[in-house]
Amino acid sequence: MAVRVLCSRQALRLCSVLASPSTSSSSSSSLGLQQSNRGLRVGFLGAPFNKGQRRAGVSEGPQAVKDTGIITTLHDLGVDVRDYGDVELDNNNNNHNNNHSKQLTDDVSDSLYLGPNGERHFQTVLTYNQRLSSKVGEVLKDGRLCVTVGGDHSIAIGTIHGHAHSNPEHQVVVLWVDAHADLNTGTSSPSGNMHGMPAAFHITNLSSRHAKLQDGFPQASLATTHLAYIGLRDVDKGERAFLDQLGIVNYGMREVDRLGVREVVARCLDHLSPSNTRPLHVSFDIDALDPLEAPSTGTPVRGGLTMREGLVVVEEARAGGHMGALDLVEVNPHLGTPTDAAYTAHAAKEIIMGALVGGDSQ
Ligand SMILES: [Mn+2]
Repeated sequence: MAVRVLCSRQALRLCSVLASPSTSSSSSSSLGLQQSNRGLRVGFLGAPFNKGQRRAGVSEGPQAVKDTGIITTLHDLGVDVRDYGDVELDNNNNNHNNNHSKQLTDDVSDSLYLGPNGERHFQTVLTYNQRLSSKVGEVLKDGRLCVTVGGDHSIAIGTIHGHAHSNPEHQVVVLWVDAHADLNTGTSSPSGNMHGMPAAFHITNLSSRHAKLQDGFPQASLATTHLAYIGLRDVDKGERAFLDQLGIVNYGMREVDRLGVREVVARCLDHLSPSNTRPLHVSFDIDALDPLEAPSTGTPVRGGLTMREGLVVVEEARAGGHMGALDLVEVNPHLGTPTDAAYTAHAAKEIIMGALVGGDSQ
């Protein structure tokens, strides 16, 4: 059995060497990679937003990831990459919180900022995400794969909204890679932190349970079959009930161990897009990785994906050929030592690189 596995792996490797001259020798690899990535157009967005949770520092995630030199690295690999800068909270247009914006801090507990179901910073989170959604739409309209670096995971309210609504004729589907399901509503959430709610905002079956902005933002776009999870290992009771009742496909770490990550991601992609035609949105929370790989994050849970497993997820998602947008969230350089922070930012870089250019650059 082991011999057969080895043989088939060797055959695969041989095929990939034959198919891609860039991997055949180190001397020609740089030029070959540049050529193979030519035509890939990427837009980089920073989302330095932290009001979806209570720990300071996650708003510095985008800068920490940029400080790894990722944009230059992508450029050197032949990728046409444009930095669209950060999407900031616009206090001038932030009507509800305009008078109070100076008072907003990470530990604010004033009920003034709660949504109708106890969502913390409800208005701020949704107003920010509405801006982010249109910015994501701009990047996609420019014909670029949109990479958004957070910030906390509440920014996926805006990124998925922007992606789904700029592709109304095609059904955008979402692969959610995370230790947590982020599927709470305001009512089911134990904490009221909105970074634990973004997935639920997009599920049409849960839409009526959510309060929204006055103009109806965010409009849900996902049927329950258009979302799949990998990496779960810390799921709230209410979230587990939603997953079970709605039949949302989810592979926790136990399934990753049992089936292998390659099989898990293949099943997810096949479920989301059986004929592999739908635009794919990958929302990757760095806490999907084990804290040994990515220690500087707000809600670490031990027993997570290895770096290699995380890379397989994004490399396989890329190989499908329809990834339109990627989120990389919850890098918090204030947590842990400076070495931890740098290590985590580099883990984020590796995941983004794996999603954009695949394993050849590693
Ligand atoms: Mn998350």
